[in-house]
Amino acid sequence: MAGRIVDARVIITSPGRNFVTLKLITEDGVSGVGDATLNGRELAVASYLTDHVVPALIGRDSARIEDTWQYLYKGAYWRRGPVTMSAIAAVDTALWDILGKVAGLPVYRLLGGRSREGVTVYGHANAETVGGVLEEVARYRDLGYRAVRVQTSVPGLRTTYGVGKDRMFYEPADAAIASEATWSTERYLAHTPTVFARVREEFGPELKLLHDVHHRLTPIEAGRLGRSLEPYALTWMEDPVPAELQEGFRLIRQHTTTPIAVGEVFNTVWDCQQLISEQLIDYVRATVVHAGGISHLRRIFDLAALYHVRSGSHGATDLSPVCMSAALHLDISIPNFGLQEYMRHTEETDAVFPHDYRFENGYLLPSEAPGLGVDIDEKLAATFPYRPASLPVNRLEDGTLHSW
Ligand code: KDG
Ligand code: MG
Repeated sequence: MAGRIVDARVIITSPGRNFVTLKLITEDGVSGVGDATLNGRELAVASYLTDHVVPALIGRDSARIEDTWQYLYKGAYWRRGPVTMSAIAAVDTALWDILGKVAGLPVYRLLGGRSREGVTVYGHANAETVGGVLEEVARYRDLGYRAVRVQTSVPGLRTTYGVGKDRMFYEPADAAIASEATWSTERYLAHTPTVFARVREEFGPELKLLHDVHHRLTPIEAGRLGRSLEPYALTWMEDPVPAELQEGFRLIRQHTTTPIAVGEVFNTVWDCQQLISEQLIDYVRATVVHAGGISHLRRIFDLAALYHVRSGSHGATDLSPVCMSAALHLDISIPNFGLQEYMRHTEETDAVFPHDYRFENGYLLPSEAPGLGVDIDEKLAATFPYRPASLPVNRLEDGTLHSW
């Protein structure tokens, strides 16, 4: 018996960066955790949970995962949106964790078991210069990574989003109030193919290479970038344009065979229904915390499987080890897994969220413990108070507000 939910705690902590975590406890003393972190808007989700969701959870049967999901989604009246869907995700993830513990099985066994031996992950090679990024790619290759995302600064620009100061832990939320950077599409389009020419020359054809455009182009510019990168056979070009206009991807598709990955900001299947069913993308990057939890993300991946679209879940440092643990259970079990992003967390974060997924030979391996195999050390978490931090915005060189 899983039992009724008797306690629900919303824990905010900042071991290097902010995280919001929901912990549910049942009458039988079984606990489950769910990630609720929404980078730069953490307190909105914390309030949504504390003020609106927690009172409705107390007394509910923890085994009714689907029914609780539907109750929170339909019962809010205001469907979708990142705040709502992150809050629902936290509840859903925690309930799967509880179910696994009660069943005595790791969650992936409840999802149908293994479909592969390990979850192929990609790391982030980023540096100011081409020479610097070659060293970073070599570092990841030597660590055993089979796939690497490559980002460099754009010559002539003071800062470039996606190129962090730290090498293994990249943190884009850099100021309490969103900072402003400058962007030049012309400089970027001229520079990026020269970077990949050097990387391919140095590392040969086998290493999977990826690049994140961070939503900064128009469809026709993205078509041009994709075409100019074709000789370097990228695994994907990510977020080439903002994705609110799903039909806009038709134009990109008409101009390039470079595969496209989109979806780290998606929160429901409706955000990618057209992208998937028209086969306008190759990888969908939605993840557990922002897309309604394990239950809803599995629906997105099932739709994607019908249209040759594979998973490529977001896994930056703002997704906590709780989210990563949950993602790995899904990744190992679904038929259409593609790649999983893996940016390592800092030691402080790992200490606050004890977990036993592990990196081996380019793969992450999910926990074999009952449930998700991750927890939160609440005492330690309390020693890291919340600090406001926002993601930056970009302006074009003439001052026009641009996308990221
Ligand atoms: O919170 C936003 C970051 O996670 C995001 O900018 C990182 O684009 C990103 C990525 O692909 O990891
Ligand atoms: Mg991205």
